[in-house]
Amino acid sequence: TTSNNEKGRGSFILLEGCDRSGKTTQAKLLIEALKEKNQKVEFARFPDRTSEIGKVIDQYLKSSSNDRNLRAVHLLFTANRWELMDGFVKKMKEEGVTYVIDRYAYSGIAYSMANGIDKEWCQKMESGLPKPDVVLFLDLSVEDASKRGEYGLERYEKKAFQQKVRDNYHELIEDNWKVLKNNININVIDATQTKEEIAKQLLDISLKTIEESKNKPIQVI
Ligand code: DGP
Ligand code: NA
Ligand code: NA
Repeated sequence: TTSNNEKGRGSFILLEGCDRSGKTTQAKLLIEALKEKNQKVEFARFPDRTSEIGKVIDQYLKSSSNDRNLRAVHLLFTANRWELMDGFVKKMKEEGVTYVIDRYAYSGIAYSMANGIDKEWCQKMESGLPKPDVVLFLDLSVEDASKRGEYGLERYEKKAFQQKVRDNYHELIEDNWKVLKNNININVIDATQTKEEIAKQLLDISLKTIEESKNKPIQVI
């Protein structure tokens, strides 16, 4: 069997997008809406800054010094994903919990490519991680994102960098992340829509995903 839970396993629903694309807001709305539909659901985000590795990542994001090896930095983010996913997968399988996760391997690839690291290397480091059942990519131009208010002060929150990240996401979507195993079920969501319109779209896709994946094994990327 794929699950120790008679109702089937929970899903891995992933939100991706540039900074200020509305991911965090939509993740919270989605969690509330799924709870109203009596789904067991939890929120998580990457990087998770609370673990030992996460604390190092947090310091890195807040600092402006450029003395770190960029591949070593990437491996910290990757390690943060590896260290936490086992526990999430266990809860998906054993307790039927659905996880709504804010950022994952695709952020890793798009952001580290923007730092000049080659795509294939980035993708290799993510290979073998649990695969999301669906990716909801909130797509917003950098121009529109920057109109939503000032970017924060962390190292990647600058227009020129965000433009690179957005281009990378689009490149990855176009080749369907094909260096990774198995096609990714990805939905590009127009993030210029109203909050309510986006929330409804995300809820519809998520409910469908939960239904369709409950008796299927969790794959890897
Ligand atoms: P936030 O999502 O606001 O907590 O910010 C986290 C930042 O870290 C955001 O700018 C995206 C970036 N990020 C996430 N994952 C990775 C990764 O694997 N590699 C790199 N270089 N940056 C990442
Ligand atoms: Na950020
Ligand atoms: Na965010």
